[in-house]
Amino acid sequence: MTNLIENVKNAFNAVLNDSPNSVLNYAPTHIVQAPGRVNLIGEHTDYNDGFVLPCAINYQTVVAAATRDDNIVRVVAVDYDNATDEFDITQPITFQDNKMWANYIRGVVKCLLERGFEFNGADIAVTGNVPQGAGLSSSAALEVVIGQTFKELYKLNISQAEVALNGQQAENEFVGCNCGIMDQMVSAQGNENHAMLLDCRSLETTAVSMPENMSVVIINSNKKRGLVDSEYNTRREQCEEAARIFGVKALRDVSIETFNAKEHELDKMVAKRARHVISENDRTVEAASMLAAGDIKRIAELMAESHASMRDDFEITVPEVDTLVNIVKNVIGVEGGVRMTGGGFGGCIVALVPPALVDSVRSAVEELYEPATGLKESIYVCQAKNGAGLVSAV
Ligand code: GAF
Repeated sequence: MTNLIENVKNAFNAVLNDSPNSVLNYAPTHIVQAPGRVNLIGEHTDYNDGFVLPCAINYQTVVAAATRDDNIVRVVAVDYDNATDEFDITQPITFQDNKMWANYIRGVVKCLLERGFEFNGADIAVTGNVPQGAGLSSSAALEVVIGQTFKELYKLNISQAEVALNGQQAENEFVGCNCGIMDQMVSAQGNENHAMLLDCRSLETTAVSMPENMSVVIINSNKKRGLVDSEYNTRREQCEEAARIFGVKALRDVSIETFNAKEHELDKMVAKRARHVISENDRTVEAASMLAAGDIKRIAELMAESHASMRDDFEITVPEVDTLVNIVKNVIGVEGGVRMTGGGFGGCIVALVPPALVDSVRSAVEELYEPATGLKESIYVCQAKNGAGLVSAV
């Protein structure tokens, strides 16, 4: 993270130093971070009021910031060639068609104001190393880090859960993606060396210790994710239709027994979508206790079932991702688990791998994936890290 902090401090000084309250060496008063995440199991369950088991990872979005007393928010985005944005919080905050990155920031500020939080302007420089568009929640990390920044700058009385909810609201209502709450919650509240079992209905979280003898390996298929928003929203609608047919608020309220008894009455497609969500909820709750107990063999089975369910019932995997999963599975056998992670239609797989097998996984993927798919993978060996927070303040 040291490099990220240096870069963001330099950009703050270089680009924002014409501030009315600037001094010769205009420096930020606060450094704030929020991490990306990887989901170990529990996919497309969050918007069905179900359970998820993600962890925050050691790839972060970092902000350098200082307050302003003129109601202006100015932003410099280091990763977009130091592109800037500026808006007045006392005026209507509008969507920027030609500057998508800025909308995550504008949306978060607008939602904080709508929730009644009172604050003045800010100068903000932002950078990060969460891979973008890979399904590791770079958007949620940006939403959360901005909420966290205003919390720290203005000592707002806002809980970490509300920072997360505010970020989700910005994404749903301002950016226009109908995502669930998983990504923002774990980015806001993750715990070092722990995964987070999240009940997406009550927002109750349980920290689940990660086994020390396992590495978290994330492999990006680099298959460009297509139709993500439209397919995501279609899946949501299909799940809501299934819940209506069962006469419940959300699929979380349907047991696998009830589903099996009624399956023949359902449209085939709706039945497949519902079976994924209902069985995935059960797998996620079981995986949390198996993780705590260190029962890797059972976790391996649950992750394999989860992947098959996403491939065959929810139909959100693509051949490149299935290929990666098979390559890794052939190396780790039952000594570790592997599945697609995230929203689907491309993106990443996650594997829990004994450290002694990490090099073999790497070699197998490097040797076999590109010849099979024409794409070059990216591999990240990660640790579970803390959620968003203040890094330093002066
Ligand atoms: C995306 C969404 F943003 C999450 O809310 C979740 O639904 C996930 O896809 C699928 O599990 O990351």
